[in-house]
Amino acid sequence: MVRHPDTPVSGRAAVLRRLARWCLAPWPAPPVTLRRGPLRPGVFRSRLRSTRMTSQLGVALGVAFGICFGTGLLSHLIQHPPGWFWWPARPVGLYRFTQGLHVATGLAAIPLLGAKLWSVYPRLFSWPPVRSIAHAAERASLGLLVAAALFLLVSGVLNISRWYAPMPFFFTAGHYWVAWLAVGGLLVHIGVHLPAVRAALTRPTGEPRQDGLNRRALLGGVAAASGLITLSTVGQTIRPLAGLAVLAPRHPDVGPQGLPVNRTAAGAGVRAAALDPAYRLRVTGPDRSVSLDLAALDRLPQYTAELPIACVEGWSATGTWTGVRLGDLVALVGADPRHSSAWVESLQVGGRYRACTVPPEHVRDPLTLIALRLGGEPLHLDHGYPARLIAPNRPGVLQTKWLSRIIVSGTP
Ligand SMILES: Nc1nc2c(c(=O)[nH]1)N[C@H]1C(S)=C(S)[C@@H](COP(=O)(O)O)O[C@H]1N2
Ligand SMILES: [Mo]
Repeated sequence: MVRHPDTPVSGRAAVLRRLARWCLAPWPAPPVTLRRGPLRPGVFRSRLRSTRMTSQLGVALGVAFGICFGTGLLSHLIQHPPGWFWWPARPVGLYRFTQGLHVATGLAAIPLLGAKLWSVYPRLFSWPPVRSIAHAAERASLGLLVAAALFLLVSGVLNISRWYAPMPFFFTAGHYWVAWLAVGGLLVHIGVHLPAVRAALTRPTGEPRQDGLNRRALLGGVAAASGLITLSTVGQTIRPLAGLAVLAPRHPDVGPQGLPVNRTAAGAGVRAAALDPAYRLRVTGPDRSVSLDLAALDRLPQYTAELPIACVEGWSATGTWTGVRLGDLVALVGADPRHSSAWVESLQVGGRYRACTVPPEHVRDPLTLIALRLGGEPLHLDHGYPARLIAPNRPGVLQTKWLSRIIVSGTP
């Protein structure tokens, strides 16, 4: 129905219309004497900046942030699964891929964000600073987006460098919640600017080529910087590129038994307990419990599996693990390995990663091992001696080392 402008509208519609008009109403012009420094007209003279370039950078950044957010959310759900969430045990290296992608896209986004902020920062000094309530709200949400994006990239880099001193908060929680702020800000930003971006990307530029550094060269430089960062770090998870990984915090083949170590036995305070000849692995089922020393564990059927440690920090490395199937231990205490989950606990007394739950999909998978050996030798103390969990398609934080206890619960 088309309404004539003079048709009386309902009370609520009239209120909304008044509210919208009030939000969009222009604010009084600020005194001209305030127009100094960067607020002077014509101070930003670089002709490299254009809506088209900002749009191109924005699209690239939007794609990188989208991938980063999706893979990050997935990693969060795997580590803190709500009731509705289900994560399969296969393919073996899926998490290795998604988390490698998370860290790689985050790193590649750094030059993109830098270039994008450079391309728009003169607008920080646009005149008048705010034109209306709606404009003020849009600027505030943009400020939030920029702050959140910078926070995510900086905290992510600090985390993969394992430099926690500048972060007086728990990284995982901070990084996760700020990602939601960024997504909210990003959706508003896209909503506001989509028409302008569309127009800028479809309209032929028709602008004359400039001498020296032109826009294409600048975009090429930004792309090259992203590519270089990716090439010099992605070898931390893609083994054939390991030789190029000069900027990667970890190398997949450096560490005891040819595998990096995330937390050492000394760091976790488990040396004495792990080396104690009285060591026993206790397995508790709904009806029965067993206590196994290393010799008893060795007498059970042994299996070997090639499985990666895929750390949330973006590095990953494959090892050849040998040990007992978790499913066999579950059966040993009289539970059904097809329908049980297991709580796996470390000798480590404190610490966030001292225990984890193994859901039924992983308990029943024949590749899920309580590993006693790595590369044919007994586990190095730092890789979890005497026994550790290693399962397919799981984050490193859920591959508990130095096991002391397994509690099996049947699930209906
Ligand atoms: N008990 C215990 N197990 C743990 C951890 C820990 O801090 N404590 N760290 C985890 C993390 S974050 C990773 S990435 C892997 C690394 O295993 P690795 O040191 O054998 O390479 O161990 C996991 N197992
Ligand atoms: Mo990890």
